[in-house]
Amino acid sequence: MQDILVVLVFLAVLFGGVYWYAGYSIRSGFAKDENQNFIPDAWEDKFNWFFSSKVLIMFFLGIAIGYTIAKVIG
Ligand SMILES: [Ca+2]
Repeated sequence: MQDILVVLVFLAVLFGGVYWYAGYSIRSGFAKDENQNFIPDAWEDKFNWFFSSKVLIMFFLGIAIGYTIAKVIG
């Protein structure tokens, strides 16, 4: 169970980092975002689903982490 928790936390940090980096690269101006949806245009073709489901992904990761922590403690 601890292994799963480590993987889930790693994924949450990784995804969070990617979302943060996307916003950061746009704000700092080294990624183009001409349609102003806060997704770097270079990523948009391949990773649009990853950004459009951001809330769902983080929501389910949060639930999975909470569930796994409860299992580890209990
Ligand atoms: Ca864009």
